[in-house]
Amino acid sequence: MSTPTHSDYDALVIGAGFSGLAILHHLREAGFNTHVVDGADGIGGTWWINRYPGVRTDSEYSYYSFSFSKEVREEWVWKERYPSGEEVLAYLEFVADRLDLRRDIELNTFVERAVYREEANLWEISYRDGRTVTARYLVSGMGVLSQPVLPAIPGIETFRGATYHAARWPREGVDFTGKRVGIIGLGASGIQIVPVVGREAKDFFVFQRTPNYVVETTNEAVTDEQMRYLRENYDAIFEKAARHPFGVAMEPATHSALDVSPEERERIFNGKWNEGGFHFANECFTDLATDPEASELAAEFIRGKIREIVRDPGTAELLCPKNYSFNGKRVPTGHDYYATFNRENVHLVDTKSSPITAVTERGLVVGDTEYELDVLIFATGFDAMTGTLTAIDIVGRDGRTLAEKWSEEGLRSNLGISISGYPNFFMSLGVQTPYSNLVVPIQLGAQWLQRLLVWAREHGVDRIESTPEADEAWRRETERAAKATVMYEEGKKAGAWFIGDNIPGKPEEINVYMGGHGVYQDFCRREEEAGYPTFLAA
Ligand code: N01
Repeated sequence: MSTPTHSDYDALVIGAGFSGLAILHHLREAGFNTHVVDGADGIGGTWWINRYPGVRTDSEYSYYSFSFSKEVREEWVWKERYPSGEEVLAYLEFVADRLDLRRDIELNTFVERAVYREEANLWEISYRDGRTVTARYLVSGMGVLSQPVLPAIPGIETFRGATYHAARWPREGVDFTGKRVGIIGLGASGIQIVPVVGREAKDFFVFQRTPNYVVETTNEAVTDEQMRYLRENYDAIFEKAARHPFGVAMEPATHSALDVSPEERERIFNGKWNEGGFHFANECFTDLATDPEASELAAEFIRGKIREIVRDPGTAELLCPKNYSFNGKRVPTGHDYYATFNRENVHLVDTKSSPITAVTERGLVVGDTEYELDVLIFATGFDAMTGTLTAIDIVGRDGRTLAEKWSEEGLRSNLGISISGYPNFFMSLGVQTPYSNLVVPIQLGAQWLQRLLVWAREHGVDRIESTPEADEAWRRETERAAKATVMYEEGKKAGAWFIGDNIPGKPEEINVYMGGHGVYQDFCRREEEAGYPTFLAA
């Protein structure tokens, strides 16, 4: 292979979702010749791909957008408190048009391989269509949940009805009228699908292995008054979200759940339950994610709500999580999730006590019972965080792909941005970045990267790369932070995608930073203020 002699682009960004758009805007603004590619036939990333029924944000409109563009802030009008997938996609298309981003975005362009060529200090990027381009900087904007997984159930390929994965939904939609429908998977995706399909299907079988702690909410139209308030206070709202542990514009709680009387606790739990969604987990008390006793009080409150809402006591009991802690994994927002189980056409099937054993031509077998189905929905999640980065070959200085490096050495990165051995490769929302409302770290990450590359240009630095010591230090901090939460509560570990537990055979490694979004931003700021000492291995 001959040494490349010139770079086609200063920066090649993979992915045209929130990350790709923000990075393109900021790098172009700083004068870098930046090109974005995406394998899909539209921009929007996650919001282009996820079109399942009921898809909408779990974050409220006011902090689920970029703050950097005055034009976008002034002109865009949000319709719903929790915008639908369609509305978020329209927002991203508006951003792309208003900031004139499309001219540097190439769709239907799938990156298969990217190789760092040390002699030229360039990345050589190969597309599926056979073309190869070069760039000084390679940036992943591929998202954290982009690699869907199907369960390994025997006979899955024999089913004669229709099957859909939540993250591969047909763009024209699916008509469930008069159909017998089943769903496997009740994470944030399944929780949103259930109420919609419950209203449409003739019979709906919800196959539940593990119940979730769902915090219900209402969803109102955004008023002109609220839009005016948002526009007048945009920076303050964004800043509040940036300081918050979960990246939401909410007031962090001030008291432990154990420091108030039972009556006061009930009053606070009820108040925040009524505000809905993330307000409950984030605004009640300081220790619902860190103290097992506090977490259990919140868990019991939610179980009480489930028993109040769901009329059949047996169904209510099955829906109550008991074996893991509240906040032990991502808490989804519900839109009449529990009430759906009061419908006569909706049937909850416990697949914990009697597991799913097979898919047949006709349907799904649970224990000795075959459920005949016309449609089977899989909302079975993703090979999260690492999956997208290891699905293509990203080949570093020593000829190893990221997949090979991580399987040999374990998961490591520096602040989720850079990896030793992969010079001039950067990640937006890389492995071990904060578990939070993601638009906020995406914007701040794009701006941080812009300043890093400007700094490198001004200081004549042409190779930016983490050190092994820095990668190991961040791995230790990530582990420390996770182990300080109820994710790892003795005997009640939730498992899930945070630690790779949802993929059979994937090593258990903490792949999100649980130390808080604000704390993470402090780490990034200190690195920058010190002149990026841990990013200068070369
Ligand atoms: O996936 P998940 P998701 N047999 O991994 C079940 C984000 N998100 O797509 O718990 C039976 O959470 C599995 O069961 P169990 C959000 O960050 C955000 O729902 O392992 N069941 C579980 O119920 C979220 O955390 C939004 O027992 C099987 C489900 O599949 C992340 O995406 C909306 C099974 C997987 O849940 C992922 O959410 C949607 C098997 N063999 C997603 N295999 C919003 O913000 C898996 N399951 C709105």
